[in-house]
Amino acid sequence: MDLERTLVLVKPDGVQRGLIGTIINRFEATGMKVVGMKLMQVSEELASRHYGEHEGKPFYAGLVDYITSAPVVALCLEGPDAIAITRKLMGATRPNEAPPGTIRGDFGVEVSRNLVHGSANADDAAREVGLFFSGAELIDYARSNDIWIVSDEG
Ligand code: DAT
Ligand code: MG
Repeated sequence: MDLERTLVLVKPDGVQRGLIGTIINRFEATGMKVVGMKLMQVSEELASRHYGEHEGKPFYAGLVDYITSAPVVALCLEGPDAIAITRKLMGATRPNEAPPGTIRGDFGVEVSRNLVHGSANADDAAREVGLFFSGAELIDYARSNDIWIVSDEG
């Protein structure tokens, strides 16, 4: 069992539609721990660093416009397999391929308004958490119920 940290963004459509709490609740309810969280405006520079892998693709300009169009909520989530669990809760990139019960399946209809970001793998997670959070903004803390979420045995 690997304790992982991952970056989640409630994208501008999620914030504008009043779905911040609903979306965070899906992640929080699993037992994953929120170790960083803030409302922020993404700059063009941050957007281009975050989405660097998509530069040159036809949807890139629209993607940068979207993510910088209004505030996002950035979260760093921690837990065993946090990266894969987060991706599972999000659902497929295209809402029409995301099953019911996933965030994109339940609340989205279009790929360019898909509500949520989650890091795809361990390298991306480390890079993206570092882009959105300073060390001081990530807080190590214990919860009294942690033993009921993560056992010693793994
Ligand atoms: P994901 O967000 O599921 O990791 P991704 O990394 O492939 O997906 O793409 C990043 C975002 O770019 C995605 O959330 C929405 C947008 N996007 C991807 N493919 C697209 C496409 N064909 N048309 C429009 N937007 C797209
Ligand atoms: Mg991605």
